[in-house]
Amino acid sequence: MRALLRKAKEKQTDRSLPRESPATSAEAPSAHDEEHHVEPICINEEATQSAEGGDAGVFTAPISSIRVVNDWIDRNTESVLVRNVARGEGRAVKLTGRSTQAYGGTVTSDGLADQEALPQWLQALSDRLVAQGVYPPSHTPNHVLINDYISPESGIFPHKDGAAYWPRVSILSLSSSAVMDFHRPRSGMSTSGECGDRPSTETVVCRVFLPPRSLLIFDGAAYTDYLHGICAVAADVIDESVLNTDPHTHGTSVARSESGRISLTIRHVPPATAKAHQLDG
Ligand SMILES: O=C(O)CCC(=O)C(=O)O
Repeated sequence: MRALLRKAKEKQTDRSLPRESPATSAEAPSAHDEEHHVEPICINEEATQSAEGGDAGVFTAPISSIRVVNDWIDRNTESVLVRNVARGEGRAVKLTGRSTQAYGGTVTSDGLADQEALPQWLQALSDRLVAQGVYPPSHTPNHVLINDYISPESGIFPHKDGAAYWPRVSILSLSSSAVMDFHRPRSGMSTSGECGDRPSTETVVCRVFLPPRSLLIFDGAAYTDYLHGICAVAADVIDESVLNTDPHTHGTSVARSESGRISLTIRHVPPATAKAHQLDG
């Protein structure tokens, strides 16, 4: 993970993400109606540079494979992304406390089926993650799951993302902060997909604070051995179990935004045929 940080610092030269408005974009219109109206995004390189300026944000205990980059995007980009998510409402699937939008194709146990190109505003995030060395070009993120939480009191039960994905995940937080809990599995707890089990503080091994505009990256044991989830609470209590917080904030709580948080979970899913081929080999 530290190597990733070093590489991210080295890769700060490409400032050429598209800035043009949809009206002047040279790109051909996409097949999806909502993409005719989405705004291209530009990631704030200066914010990224300062966020990548040191090893702060890489946690070595108790799980070493978790990292949070604060201010990975700027406020303007956040607003554009939030508007683009709102425009995708037509494809949203309603779940308890949140709705989801999936881009890139259908994730099956064999890998990615019905693959579709990411819209430009999500492809720009994927490209940036590759340019920063978070993903190798061979595993460029090709799938984005958007979780649009209805209210501050909405969360997601502890779960593992599962074997269909390449085992590194990046989660961009928009509009609100939240604390993500990493749980050790216990018997009876489902370990994939939606979990019907109540989150239990007994199983939490560590927590991370996710401010709006931050990027969470995890892989390794955090991906394969632990579950991650977000409690359905209006305010997150900060204490020493929250890895990326200063001791002087312990004992305080941070209210989530009334409008609810949006997260973009950005991953690489091997195509179904390639995965079947890999398993054969
Ligand atoms: O909203 C989040 O940050 C969690 C998203 C998540 O765990 C997932 O998409 O699998």
